[in-house]
Amino acid sequence: MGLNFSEYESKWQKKWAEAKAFQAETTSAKPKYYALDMFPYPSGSGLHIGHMASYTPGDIVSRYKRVNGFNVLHPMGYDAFGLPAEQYAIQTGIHPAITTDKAIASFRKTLQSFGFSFDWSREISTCEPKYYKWTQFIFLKLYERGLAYQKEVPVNWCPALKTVLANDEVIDGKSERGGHPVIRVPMKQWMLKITDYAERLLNDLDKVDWPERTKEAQRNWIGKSEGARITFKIEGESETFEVFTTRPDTLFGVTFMVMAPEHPLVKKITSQPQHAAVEDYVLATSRKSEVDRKATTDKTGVFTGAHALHPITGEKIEIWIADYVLTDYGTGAIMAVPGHDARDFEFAKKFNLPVKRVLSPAASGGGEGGDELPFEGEGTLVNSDFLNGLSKAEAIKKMLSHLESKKLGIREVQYKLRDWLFSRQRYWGEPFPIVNFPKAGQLGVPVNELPVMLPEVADYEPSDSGEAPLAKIADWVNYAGKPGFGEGEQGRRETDTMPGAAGSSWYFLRYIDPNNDKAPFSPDAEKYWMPVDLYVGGPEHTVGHLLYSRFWMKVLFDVGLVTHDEPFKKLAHQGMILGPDGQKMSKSRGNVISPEEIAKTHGADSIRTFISFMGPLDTDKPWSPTGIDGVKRFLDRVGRLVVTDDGQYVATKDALPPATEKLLHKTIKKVTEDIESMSFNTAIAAMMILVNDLYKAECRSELALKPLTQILAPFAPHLAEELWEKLGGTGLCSLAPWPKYDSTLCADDTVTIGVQVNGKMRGTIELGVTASEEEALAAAKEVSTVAAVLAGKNPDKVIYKAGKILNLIVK
Ligand code: ANZ
Repeated sequence: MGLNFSEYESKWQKKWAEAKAFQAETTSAKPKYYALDMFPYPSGSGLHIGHMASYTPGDIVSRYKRVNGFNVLHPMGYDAFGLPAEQYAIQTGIHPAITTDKAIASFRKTLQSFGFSFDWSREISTCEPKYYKWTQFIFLKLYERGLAYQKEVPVNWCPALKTVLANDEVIDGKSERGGHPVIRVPMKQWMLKITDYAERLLNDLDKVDWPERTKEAQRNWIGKSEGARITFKIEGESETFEVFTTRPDTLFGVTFMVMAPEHPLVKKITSQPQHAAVEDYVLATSRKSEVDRKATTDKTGVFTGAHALHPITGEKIEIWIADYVLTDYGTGAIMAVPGHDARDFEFAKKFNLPVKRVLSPAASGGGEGGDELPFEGEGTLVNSDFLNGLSKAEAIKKMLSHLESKKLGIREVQYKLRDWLFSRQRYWGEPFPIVNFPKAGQLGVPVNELPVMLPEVADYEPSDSGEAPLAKIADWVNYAGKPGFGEGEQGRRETDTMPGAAGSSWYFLRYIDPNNDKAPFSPDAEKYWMPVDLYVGGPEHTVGHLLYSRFWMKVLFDVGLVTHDEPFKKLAHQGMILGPDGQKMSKSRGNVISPEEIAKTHGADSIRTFISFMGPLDTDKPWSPTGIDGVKRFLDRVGRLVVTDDGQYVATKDALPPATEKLLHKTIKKVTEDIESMSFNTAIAAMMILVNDLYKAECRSELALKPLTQILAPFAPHLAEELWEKLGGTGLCSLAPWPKYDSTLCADDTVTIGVQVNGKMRGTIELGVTASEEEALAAAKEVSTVAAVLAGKNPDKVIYKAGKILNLIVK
């Protein structure tokens, strides 16, 4: 019998496990390489093909690094707290721990059947007490530093899920999980002060090797704006109010003021006749989500009847309220400059408010549509007293100095980033290690009492009022104080739980020392293993998990628990695998490809190799049934170079034909470089060319087949092991040193270069790398498309760069 993947795939999985082939060495003289995949949420619906697409790249690199002399850490675990298991518990009464365990067991089995070279001895799950003990420990570090606090805030409340959601969990006004409507209501919540780290989170993006679009998305989310906070007096009132503006240069163009409807002064300053209208508007706004407020194009608002006084001219300016001014950005109030701000302009048009020009397009290089207002381009100040004639940048500077010297305002930096909403009124999450005492106040639980165990409950259903299920368990909630910790008092535990992103914000630090019961991880392990060298996962985590993890890492750095302040040195995103119809896979479309099903007919190696072959790593690619057939045929062809279908060993010890030897070395070089640059599809294409050549040259020599097997191993590790064994390779192929290539054999003898006539590309010629100008010209004349343009004439000028280009000029 020939090779049978359903036999050899499980055979090699067993051998790898027995040999502990992929366990990272705890102490090692080798350089380290930490390859991390975003760990999955263990849902009941199993692993899908997208998971495979996500885990294959990191596995290829891990396998490659391992045989290139690195001590590789390639771990896997489970992001196991969260809503779906809990929703299921509410429906069925089955404890989330039970469904989670079951899902984990199924995930593990599937992952193992794909031959991923994970170090299974380091597996973690965020819902286990021995893990979340340290999540609570890290929370206490944040709490001690004043980075965790409680506050009454307008939150995204999802009535269907009966919980609050973080901004990144709300998409277009709906919950990310389940698509339920989300409204804004004020509630007391735990918050983490990620805003304290805004500047560092922004600046340190320059230190990491991440896709530029991901860095840019984080920069925009952090949203730094430099400007001024300017104070305005209110006519007839003792109180003043402040605005945040990035354009102090336009101060002379202010024609009205706008406060957010929630602004604390609104009630106070509203005049009697405007009372009812203002009240109605405030109520209507409270029903809108932040997303809706930002999205509406039609401007609405109401005049308060009050007036502000211009800080320089003393002019009276109407104060309006409008929902396009957000309460939690800047000061929640703005100076409106309709001449130079589009939103203010729309508002002024709608309510017939004056529009004033204070900037003209610069005399030179103007033309930015400056004749019409609003004009948002660069220009020269006009109608602006002491700023007249200055450029925008000069005017900003001058106005800032003026405001500061007259104590009318100060320079200020604002960030769009909000503090991280860190509590959920749900059951299936980490309990907060916090007790509230009537006299001793709020205290963090002593470390020796960690973990604060998540208790059993009979009823997982949260209440409509937003009270968490844990609040119903009296003997858990009540806490008898002890010496030094609320002595003689009856305290109450916090009953909210942490959000899903708590456990995932530091899990990469637990893998490095997963069984430590004295500390979250040892300092030595951190020094050695961190940062993660390669992190692979979807781009959808850009402003959630990837930002939160960076924040926690920086806090731990400040606490002195880690020596690196960025967790992920290099980040790569894999594209999505779409259905054969080119649409996103979904159950409702019926276009879902099950990895287990395909593995039964094609083997895990075919799936891994096909996923890598479909196209560049980061692009979305449609699944193709004929494509995977083709890849399977390729792997079968590789196998038959060694063993025939009836089981005959047919490899030889023959010397390699010179041309084949050259191609072999070129292929090793290409695959090596392509894995380094994560260009897996081209690596596979190169191996296909080599295999075709071997068949054509009727070459079955072990001299070619052994290295071919090795360079194929990161992609199709089971087949590679099987062939390696047959070819008499030493030890496991997965651990055999990567083949070296001879650069002299890789040099190209001929190159293909372009031929241009008068700067226009007309064709290509293939010639020796050292060919002379005469040879190149002669070859070019043979190309019909070039000959047609030359029309028998000799070129007036020839520019020839050997190996690069031939450029012909004809008059
Ligand atoms: C006057 C002005 C004139 C403005 C002008 C812009 C252009 P970024 O860059 O996003 O930070 N603003 C301030 N607080 C706001 C709030 N709570 N809700 C809505 N808008 C607010 O934008 C800063 C600008 O957004 C500020 O500068 C302010 O309008 C507005 F020609 O002030 B500007």
